[in-house]
Amino acid sequence: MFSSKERFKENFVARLEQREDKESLQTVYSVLTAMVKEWTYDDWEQTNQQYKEQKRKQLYYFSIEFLMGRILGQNLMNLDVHGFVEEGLKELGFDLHAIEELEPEPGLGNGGLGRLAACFMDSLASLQLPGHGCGLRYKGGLFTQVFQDGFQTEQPTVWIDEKEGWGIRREELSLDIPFFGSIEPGIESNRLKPVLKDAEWIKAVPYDYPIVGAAGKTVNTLRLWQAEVSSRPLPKGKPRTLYEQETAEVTDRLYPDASLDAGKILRLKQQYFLCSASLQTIVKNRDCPLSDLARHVAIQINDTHPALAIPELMRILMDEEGMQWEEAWGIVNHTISYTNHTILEEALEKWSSSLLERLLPRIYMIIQEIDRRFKEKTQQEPLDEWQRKKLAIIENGVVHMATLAVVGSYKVNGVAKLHTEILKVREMKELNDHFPHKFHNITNGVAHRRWLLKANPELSSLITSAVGDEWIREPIKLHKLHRFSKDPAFLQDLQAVKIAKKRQLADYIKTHQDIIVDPESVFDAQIKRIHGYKRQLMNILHIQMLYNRILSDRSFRPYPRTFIFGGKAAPSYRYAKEVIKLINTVADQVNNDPLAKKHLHIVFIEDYSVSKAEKIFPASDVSEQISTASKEASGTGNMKFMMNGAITLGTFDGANLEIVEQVGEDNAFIFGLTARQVMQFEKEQSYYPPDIIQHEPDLQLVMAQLLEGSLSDGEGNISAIRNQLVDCNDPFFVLKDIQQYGKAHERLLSAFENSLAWQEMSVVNIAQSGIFSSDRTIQEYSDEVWQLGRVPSNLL
Ligand code: OX2
Repeated sequence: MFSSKERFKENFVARLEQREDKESLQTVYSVLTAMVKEWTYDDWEQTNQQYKEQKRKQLYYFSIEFLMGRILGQNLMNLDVHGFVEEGLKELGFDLHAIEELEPEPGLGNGGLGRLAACFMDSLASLQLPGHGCGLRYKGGLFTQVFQDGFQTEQPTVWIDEKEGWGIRREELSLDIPFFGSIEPGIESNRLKPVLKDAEWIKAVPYDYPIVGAAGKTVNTLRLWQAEVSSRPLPKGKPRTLYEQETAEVTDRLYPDASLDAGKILRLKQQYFLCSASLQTIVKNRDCPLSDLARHVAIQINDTHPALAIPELMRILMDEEGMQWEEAWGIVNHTISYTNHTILEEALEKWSSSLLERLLPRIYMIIQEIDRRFKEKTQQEPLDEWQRKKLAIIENGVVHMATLAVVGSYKVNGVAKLHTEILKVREMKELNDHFPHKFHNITNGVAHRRWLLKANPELSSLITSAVGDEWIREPIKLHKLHRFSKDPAFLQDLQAVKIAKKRQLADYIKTHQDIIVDPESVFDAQIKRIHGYKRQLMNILHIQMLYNRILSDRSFRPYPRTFIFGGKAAPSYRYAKEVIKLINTVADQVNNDPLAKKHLHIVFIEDYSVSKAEKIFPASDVSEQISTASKEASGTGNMKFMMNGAITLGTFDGANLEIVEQVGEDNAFIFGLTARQVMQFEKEQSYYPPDIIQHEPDLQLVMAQLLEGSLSDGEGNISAIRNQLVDCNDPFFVLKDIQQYGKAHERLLSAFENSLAWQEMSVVNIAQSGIFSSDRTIQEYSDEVWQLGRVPSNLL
């Protein structure tokens, strides 16, 4: 590693000279990546060595998704060389930005859950904590979204680049994982040992990725497993070609929606493959007696997707290591902890007992035994039938993974205060009553290094010039910005930064989507997965109402706004796909209407991804967080917007509440039903949308336009939207909240017109955002759950 721009340039030029195609940006990318890898790998080895010698407790974060985003730029940043590498390259005639864009983006996640895992990796390494990721090396990341006639179409994305990629194949650490077969009793060293016969084995090959901490020296590991054909014999009657095809499928692609239980055998295979390969490796490589495992290893399961870790660790401890049930259970129950990310019924994983039993016979036996013992324990408790049902792991031929996860973990956390409260008093009330000390809250956070420092260098330098650079290591120090909230010069500079970021985004939109937007207009963004509860529908219907009013009311000439959407719909989720088409249709109409386009523009950024998010957050004035209260567990986009000075327009849902707690209601625009009200309506089934529409002519008009088809250019079928709004009585309360939403928009718009006051709100948001750094989140996990010790980099 070098310490100056000049040394870097020398080294870089020398390497470039040896390449053939010196002029091409691709070659520059390749040379730069190779250099960064070398610097990283030295520290990586040292970190591993240090962990081994010091026998520190290690954390393993099990997640079916890691939405890392591009790695090169982030590593340069964390190695603290981004500045001079950028300058050095510039002097040599290369643009680092353009080089970074050449990196194929690993999209190994769907949304918040996967991105959270990535932020956690960054914070663990940056806080110099021994924590590693365990996941899957899907060949295809999340699909590429392409609009055709305004409809979403999906194309496969391959992100793996064997030559330049960051991963190292660790062939020597491969192991075989069994599926199917049957269990027969056996005897080994005088003890009973269940034997699996006629199984089908799949080889798990680890690829290790370095996770560079901001301090530069700590480099942790993200281990992603790839499925390959095993050399073991196939069970009788299994055709080889079929086996090869099924094996390739296991890590072929990411499931395109974490919240819809696709109920497929493949998903279950992926889950077990991840858990078994990771756990076998952890147990084998431990540096302590098995009985001490819980003191040396912590395993966090990211939602229930890796919940099979519980029976799998039991299997390893009992069947392979010869432990008795009680001792094994004690270890599992002090090693594994679980994070719940949702209360949406359809996202709570359930597997059919028969499927589990067929695919994983021994694991199913263990789950049955866990269930039997737990039922025995709760038998004495005075519970009614409903309560007993809520405590059952296996019930009516169905395995409830969340219940298994709670019973098998020593700590269970929700991801925002409101969400945890709902878990405790409603969704998991019975479990919480039984295990009163298990449940607790740890509010999510985001890596401020990626979402502020890296995504918004302009704002970062402004902050640093005002309050120094301590905030980079200690984001809570952003507090110091309060001193500038009334300083006109600072507020003007802040506004100038925002305009600069808006221009950059406007250029991007012009180049990629051929739409011209006005950087002086309000940039109002809703970027997240498309889902009923996130209510993109309410947003677009409100825009249509504004459009109608512009056409019908000559005195209504509102301040210009650019509405930005971004997000993908699960390919099988009809409703969400109809919403995408609807947004694109309204966008076409509005953007091409000579009168309306002076006031409104709508842009749907195609193929939303981490790298696109990095362009949108810094350029937004308004952060749309409008989910039906009680449905969004936390949200993390809300925090990224806040850090970049955008003002929240949202409901009292998820972490929005905590954002408002930080900034005060004067510095956010909050509207709509509360979680309590929503739950009350749901309980009483007393919400009836026609009652509302009846009294609101503008809503009546927009509903008529929607239902009669004039909003959908004749082609866009809206039967799923109709079904929700009309037949299902609007389960996400779109029509109930839309008028209050409109009022909140009005308040917001008049606030925007006083630009200094707006910038003041913006400063308050940035100043209060430090608490939403994932460094704080990880420190809480470490203190309350994992008990990790810091390994200072000066030791490395
Ligand atoms: C998401 C939640 O929907 C979101 O509210 C939360 O911020 C994020 O996880 C990180 O905690 N799949 N995605 C989520 O939950 C599930 C299940």
